[in-house]
Amino acid sequence: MSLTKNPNVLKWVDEMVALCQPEKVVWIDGSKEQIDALIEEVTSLPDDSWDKMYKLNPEKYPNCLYHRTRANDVARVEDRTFICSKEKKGAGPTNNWMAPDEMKALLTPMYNGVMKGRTMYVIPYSMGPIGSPLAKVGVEVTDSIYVVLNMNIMTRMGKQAFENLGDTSDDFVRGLHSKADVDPEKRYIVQFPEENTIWSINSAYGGNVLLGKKCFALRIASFQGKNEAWMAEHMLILGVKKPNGDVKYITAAFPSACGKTNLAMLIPPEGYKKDGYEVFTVGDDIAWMKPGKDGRLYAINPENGFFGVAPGTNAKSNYNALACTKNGAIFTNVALDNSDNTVWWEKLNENPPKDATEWTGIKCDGEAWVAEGKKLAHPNSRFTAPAQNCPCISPEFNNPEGVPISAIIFGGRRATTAPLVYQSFDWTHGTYLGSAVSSETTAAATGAVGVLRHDPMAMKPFIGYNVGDYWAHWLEMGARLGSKAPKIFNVNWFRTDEEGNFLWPGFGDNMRVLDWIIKRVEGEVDAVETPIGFLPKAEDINLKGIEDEVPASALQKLLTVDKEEWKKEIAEMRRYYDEDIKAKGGNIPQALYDELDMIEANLNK
Ligand code: GTP
Ligand code: SPV
Ligand code: MN
Repeated sequence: MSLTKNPNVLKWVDEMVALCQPEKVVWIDGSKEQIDALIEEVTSLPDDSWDKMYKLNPEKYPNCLYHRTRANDVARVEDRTFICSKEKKGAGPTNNWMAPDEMKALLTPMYNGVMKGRTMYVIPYSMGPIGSPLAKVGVEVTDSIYVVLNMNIMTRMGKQAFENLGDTSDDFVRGLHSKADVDPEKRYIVQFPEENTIWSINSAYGGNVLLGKKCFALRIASFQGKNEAWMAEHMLILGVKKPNGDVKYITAAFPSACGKTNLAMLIPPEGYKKDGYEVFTVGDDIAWMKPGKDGRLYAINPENGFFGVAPGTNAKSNYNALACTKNGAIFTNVALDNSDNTVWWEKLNENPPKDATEWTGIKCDGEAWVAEGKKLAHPNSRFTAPAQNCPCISPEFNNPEGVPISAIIFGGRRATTAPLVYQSFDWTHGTYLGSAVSSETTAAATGAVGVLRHDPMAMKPFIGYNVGDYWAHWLEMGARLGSKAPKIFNVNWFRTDEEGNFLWPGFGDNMRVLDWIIKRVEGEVDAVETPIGFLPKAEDINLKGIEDEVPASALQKLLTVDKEEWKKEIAEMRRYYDEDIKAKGGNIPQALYDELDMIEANLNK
């Protein structure tokens, strides 16, 4: 039975049913009975079924499920992701493009009858708290129970979303997904921004199929934000509560698998805890931001859960994330400890399970496997966990108005050049800093790992339109916010010494950098003006308790701006703007070229 009278929804679902020809259509109302029945169904499937999920040890991991995707389907596929705007120029130089009609002609035969003999699930969901002025509704049709169960964690799913949409509105994002074929050459992740439509086929990996996440909340939403004067960004949102009770909210954009979840949930070092500092998580991956009535920029997290990188997560590195996974979570492509039917991944602890199943399904001696230098969990294995499980979830998590943002941080994985932290001269320079983010690639997308690439605003794979227009939109938002705009910073936790060891301990100790950022926002501390921005004075980074780990010489390296390195950096940025963006159809705002000229002149002084 359909859950809405909205004719726009009904008409579109009818079209999708006619195209995919499922035997049965199930509307997902989000009730516990319905979810429980789907869990029973999906865990009863035969082992070789593509949707198969397993229940984990109910004492240690109550209500938790385990799943493996195909070995060729474990990450986002940027080379098979398309922005199908009407004009090629609309997609711009950072996206693959095909004309909408051409793409539909290519994909329609693949969807034709693809669900014959099987069930189509119709998932209504809200991105953002139900009723929030910043929230938006989506409907995803899929043939995957795994998708339904993940969407149940990651979004506000079920009939409440239709109630929010109302009986007449046409303002919802249409998402079509089928995991029909395992052939990676037939995999397509396609956004039609002008039609609020997403078509995803032949993948079952999170970022490709949980269509509310990257496809909607970043690619489609960034385009909507451009047209409606708001911003959709690949950013965590956190609150730092100071000893006086005041909470400062900060967003941070780091590329995939570069530390957003970790920063969002950080536990302050002992000294800070003793002084009364606390950190609260609002979001770990996506921020939707809009000027509020008081003229400040407000952010909501459109998601309702975390789809986090498992490897590296442990009680020391991220206690809060680990706690999130202890009830009602889904684990994908991690390893199993068969002795007690629990999960394991690299660095969860130092004891790989003896009786293990590694992430592709091979039963093995986990100790021997690891001793051979092989990984038990895929490097991009993930947990899906309800936000409400998070011990440090913000009391404002469901606030429909969002939280006011004081600072925006950009960052990337840079072994060299980029200092630990610096502040932009102003919003325009901050926008330049965002455009200049580059980072070593990670396992979050298919392709080589560890290669330095440009990833503007950590949004390269997610900007749903022309990157030049996206930068112009950033400048316009800054002009609109004026003196109330958040201050913009850049950080780098990943600078290494000659032996390749990280110079900065990172994780909880990143609080020390947040501390400086907040002091800058509040005008409590001076800074050193350098050619690239304002850097901390060494004495203003609090190293109490880590003096041995970070000796003065290391801090000095972390806060160095090497002019020769930076001249190369600027030359590369000019090449990037000219050759990769402008020559390929991106209109770079003159204000950004002016920033480049300004920094270059500073360096040549
Ligand atoms: P997506 O979910 O892909 O968008 O990634 P994310 O930005 O949320 O990344 P996440 O926080 O999951 O971090 C991924 C990797 O970065 C893990 O291997 C972490 O151990 C590592 N990492 C996170 N924070 C730090 C840090 O401060 N220092 C160092 N050295 N590594 C870090
Ligand atoms: C990312 O790759 O940035 C993620 C994971 O957050 S996914 O949802 O797969 O895109
Ligand atoms: Mn992400």
